[in-house]
Amino acid sequence: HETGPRHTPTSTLANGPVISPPHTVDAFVKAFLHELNFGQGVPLSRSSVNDQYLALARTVRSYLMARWLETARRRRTDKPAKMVGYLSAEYLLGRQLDNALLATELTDIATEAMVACGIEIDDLRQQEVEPGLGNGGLGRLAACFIDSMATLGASSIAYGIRYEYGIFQQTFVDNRQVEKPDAWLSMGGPWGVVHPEMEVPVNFGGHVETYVGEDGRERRRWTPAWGVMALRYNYMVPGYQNGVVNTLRLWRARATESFDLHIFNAGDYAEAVRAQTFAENISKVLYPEDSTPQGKELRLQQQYFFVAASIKDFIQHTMPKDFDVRDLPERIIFQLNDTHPVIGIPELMRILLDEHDLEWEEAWAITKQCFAYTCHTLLPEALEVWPVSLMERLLPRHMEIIYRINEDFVAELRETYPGDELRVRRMSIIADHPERSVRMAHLATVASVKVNGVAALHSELLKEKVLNDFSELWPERFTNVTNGVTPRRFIKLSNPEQSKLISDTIGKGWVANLDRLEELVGYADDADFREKFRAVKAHNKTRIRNVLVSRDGIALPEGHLLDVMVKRLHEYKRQSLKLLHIVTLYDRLISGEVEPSTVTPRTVVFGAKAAPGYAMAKETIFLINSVAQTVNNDPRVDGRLFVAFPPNYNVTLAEKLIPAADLSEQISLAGKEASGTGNMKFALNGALTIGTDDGANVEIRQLVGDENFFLFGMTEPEVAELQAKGYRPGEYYERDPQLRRAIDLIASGHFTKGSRDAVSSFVGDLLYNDRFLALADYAAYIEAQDKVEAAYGDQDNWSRMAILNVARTGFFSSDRSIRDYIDRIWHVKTGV
Ligand code: F58
Repeated sequence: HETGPRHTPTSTLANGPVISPPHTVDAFVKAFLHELNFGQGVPLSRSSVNDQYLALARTVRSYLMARWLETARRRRTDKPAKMVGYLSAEYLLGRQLDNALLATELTDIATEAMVACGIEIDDLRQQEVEPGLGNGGLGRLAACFIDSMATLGASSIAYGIRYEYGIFQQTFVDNRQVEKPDAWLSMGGPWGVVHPEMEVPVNFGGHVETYVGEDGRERRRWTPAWGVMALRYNYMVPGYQNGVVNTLRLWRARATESFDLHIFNAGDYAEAVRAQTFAENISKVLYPEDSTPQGKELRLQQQYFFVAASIKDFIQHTMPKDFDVRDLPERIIFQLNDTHPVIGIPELMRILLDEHDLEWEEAWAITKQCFAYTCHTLLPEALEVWPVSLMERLLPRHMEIIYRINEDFVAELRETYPGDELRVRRMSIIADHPERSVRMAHLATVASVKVNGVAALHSELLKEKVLNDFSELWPERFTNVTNGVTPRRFIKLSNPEQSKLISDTIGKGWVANLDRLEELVGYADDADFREKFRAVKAHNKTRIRNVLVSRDGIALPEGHLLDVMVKRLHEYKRQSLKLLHIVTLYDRLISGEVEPSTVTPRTVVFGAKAAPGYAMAKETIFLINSVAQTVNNDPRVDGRLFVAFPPNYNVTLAEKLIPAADLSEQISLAGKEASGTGNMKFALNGALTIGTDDGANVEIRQLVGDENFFLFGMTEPEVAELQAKGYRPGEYYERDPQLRRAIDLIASGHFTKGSRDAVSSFVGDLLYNDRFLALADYAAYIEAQDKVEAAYGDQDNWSRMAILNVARTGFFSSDRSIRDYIDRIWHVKTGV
């Protein structure tokens, strides 16, 4: 759809097709050597591994290029079809190379080509630094969704920020988390294509004034105080073997010339450079907060920066030149990935009012049709609010527009609910307490065609709790789209052995049609298949053992049940409950309560980053590491229990770890985890889940069957009831001797070299606060874990259950999620 600045040479060559090199080993070798020699400027004999990786990446990229151009050409018609503009502040992409090879069916050819060059392709794979441009589930979901949009051939473009530093690198020093910057671009970023001439300006600050237009009407004019340029970086999003390559457009901030020119003129060179740094800070670093937004000015700058650039880019460059903004609702639906891009709503209003001279009513009617909002949380403290004072300073015209939207909305409310001022105050977009601020979720809900939650239970609770007043007013606006994960990255690439077994059994079609996994149901009763399935698991365990030895020097024991809890560290996810379980197992072993030889040997693997400012989360990390150190070195354990906490859990590690797991830990307090997506990846890779009735666990259990899922803990209504009557964690401690022993052992300093101080805040919080009711669910959790051990003893039946988990969870393909969005919200075309 690109209709921006173009210069078409008059040569006949100008209209010739772009042809990718042939799919042969010879051609691939040639293209690779060309990239190495003329791109990197080194001969093969003197090339570094990084040279080779960059050349390989660019070679694969060149194979994708023709498909990319062809996809764009097909969409560039006189009346382009409606598109999805996916707006997300995060994309947790993971490594690109293997996915690109899979999409283009070049894996074997590239491998052979590298052999021909005397290169081990695996070494090049290891060279790629994953783009960690996201925090956790929300960012990874966006990455799965763009993969599915491309695979379905959905007419779409995704927008975000090209952070120079992604999610921090986690290290442990004396068992505590220490963050290091993630300079993911420092070795060269071969996947992005920059178009410096297509940059767009984004403005901030200044003031708004009234003026009289040529038609005699009064209008408002925003005179910004400063601005930056948004530099466009395009990334390819290949569909799975379908010829489609979509675009992920990430923006980078660059200082404008005018920004510092007058300072230069004044002769203050240093000040000019400082000003430049200030502007470029906008895309410098991903905020590492998870679940609780920080409300920092720079973050609002980031949000407005990428959304303003994206909307302008869409209207000015993606739409045809003669495009009438009144047609926008037929051309675009912007999907808001949480509230981070919600500032796009007043921005579109501003464009329609101030730049296209539309009347308020008309502008509002258009805007209301152009957005849909996905909420990803149930925690009230996670709902973004921005102080009015900050908004007025940074985006004065937008604040004005928000006030006007709210004025109309509140008037409508007063008409619908006469006299119900309490309700009006609850629903208002502007909150008065504790500080005058803008509730971004309310703004999103008021201006969106649809509002969706991310799992069935979450969407219900959204309607009943978080946005209850809104769902009463507009019940038809609320819907559910259960999350999903891409089977390309999280089965086909991450679990080649299981993939081969499945393809050998039911054919290859499942990769793009995951419902076909159902055909495996019958094989759960086939002893030969079960045996093969176990061999896959054993293979994957060996693989993770090798990975952890070379990555972290961690030597996992063999022959253990592999119990995995990987997700961001947060109190509501209850890593502390898992820790209490480990301490209980340990206590049973060292107290002589059980004979070591009678217990199922178990290895627990954690992966979790804590937000750098989240003190309790960091205490939990310290304690997990401390417990691991003690348990792993205590001879009384007799090799029956092992705890591993490899640092810096990321997509690359997930791809190796999840396929090896026997048991998936999904133990959040019921009513707190919106969906979870790791839970889906584990089930699809043949792990059984121990979990609460929360998020998508509910749907997983319904699909796999109660008998193939270890359910425990309170339900959401039970949680609400307990909290209403007053929860006192100390009572559970007093009543349950097993729990008391575990907590006492921690409190005694047993795991912290005798230091009680080192654990006092953790223990104190559990006993006197325990906001997420870990102690209340402890007994049920231990009981369920004991059932897990017993079940694992019957390996044949365990395999049967695991196979049924794989066979019945095809529903959790992100292809299905995207089809749901298309059918119920976006109404865009698919098909290549
Ligand atoms: C996650 N949210 C949910 N937020 O917690 C999880 O249940 C769900 O499966 C997933 O979204 C996808 O829907 C999440 O990851 C963040 O990381 C935000 C980052 C920015 C600050 C606020 C939290």
